[in-house]
Amino acid sequence: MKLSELFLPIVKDIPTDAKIKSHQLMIRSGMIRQSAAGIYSWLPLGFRVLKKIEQIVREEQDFAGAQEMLMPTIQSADLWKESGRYDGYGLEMLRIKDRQDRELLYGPTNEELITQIFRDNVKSYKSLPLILYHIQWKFRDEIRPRFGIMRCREFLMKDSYSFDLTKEESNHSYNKMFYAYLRTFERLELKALPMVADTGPIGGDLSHEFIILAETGESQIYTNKKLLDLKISDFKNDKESLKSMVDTYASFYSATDEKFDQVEFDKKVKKEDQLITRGIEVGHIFHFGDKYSKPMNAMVNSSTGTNTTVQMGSYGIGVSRLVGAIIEANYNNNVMKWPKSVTPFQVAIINLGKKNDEICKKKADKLYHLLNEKKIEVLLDDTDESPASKFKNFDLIGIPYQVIIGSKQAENEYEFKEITSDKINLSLDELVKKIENLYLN
Ligand code: 5CA
Repeated sequence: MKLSELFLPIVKDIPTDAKIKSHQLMIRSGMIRQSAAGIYSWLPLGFRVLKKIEQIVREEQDFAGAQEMLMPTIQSADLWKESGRYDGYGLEMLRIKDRQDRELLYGPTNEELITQIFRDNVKSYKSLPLILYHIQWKFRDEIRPRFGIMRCREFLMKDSYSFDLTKEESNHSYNKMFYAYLRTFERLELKALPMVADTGPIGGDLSHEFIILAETGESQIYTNKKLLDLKISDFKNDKESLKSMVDTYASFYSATDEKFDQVEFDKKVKKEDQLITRGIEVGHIFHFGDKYSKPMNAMVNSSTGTNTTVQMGSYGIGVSRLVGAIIEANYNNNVMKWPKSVTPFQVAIINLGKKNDEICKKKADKLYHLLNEKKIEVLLDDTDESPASKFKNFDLIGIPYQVIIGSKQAENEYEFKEITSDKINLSLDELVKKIENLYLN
């Protein structure tokens, strides 16, 4: 892609209503635009990142054995009356009437709808275990939408739902999702801490939030520094190891303010290991047994022929919120550096040559075509802006690797730079190898 052709409405000044750095960056770099309070359009740069995050989330769900499907954004109110949540959900639910006066709603989550699909189509224990998921827009009429896409009203969520015959199997599904979440956040280069959490309007007896450490986060967290040292590569992907993994995480005291207990904290965590900070909730998983399956009659025939109510859990990831969380974790001193796995473009070619400098243009075009052929996603700056303004723009766009082309270089010499480090000089061959090593291996 050439920068002169990219729809990238960059804003020079920091927007006054954007209080945290991710919101500021997303507006300034033309990733999003607000269309109404807490409702945003995703412009090309932001959309590229969103799609890449979505794809990583999808791959890890598939790896865990979950099956993708797609449910609609609009649901019938009747289902929510059946589960008993219609009245209780309150003003956060956007309620709509169609022309026949039928009550509909814009889905804030999908426990009811998936339970209906399950009960109408699954009759035997032989179809279990089953985990279904979709990645779909949700609407919650938040009382105070803020921080851009971090707490907004319309947002993209991945939500999975597990169905099992017994409590033990259902716990295993929970553990599989726990593991899938840690793998997902690792690929996004985020350190996400699982914390025991309240179940709120979703309900249930077991729940973990996954929290990214960030000063601007909405949740106050109390945890053990040693939890940060746990690595998922320490655990294997089989039933027993997954159980011991969740037990190991649970053995460290870690809680958000809703669950915080000072006496327990002091008893379980040595003073020097106590970590009190703030964080962003990027995922939330719930085990709720028969909370929905019972009132909605989701049952299967067991091996002994008796009708058994299924055990369920639900598992959410804030896909659009993750864009903000990744920015909070990687935007420092006015320079953004995207993780390789989700960067909107993989390499920037910044041509500093003057408009009529044919040598620079040839060099830039040659490299651009070479990398395009290798399916590397390149953004070539072919504009006439000043070098200072080009670098400022690329600090906002945040492509982690830059190739700089200028008139003072030798013919087969290119400057290569990781955005936050010093530059090195490479020949064309060396440069292409370097980029291939970064992305294609
Ligand atoms: N049904 C369950 C699990 S599928 C559920 O809805 N869980 S949730 O309410 O915790 O939401 C899941 C994730 O969506 C959260 O962890 C958060 O990352 C994201 N999320 C929730 N509300 C918002 C919001 N207003 N704006 C942006 N992301 C949000």
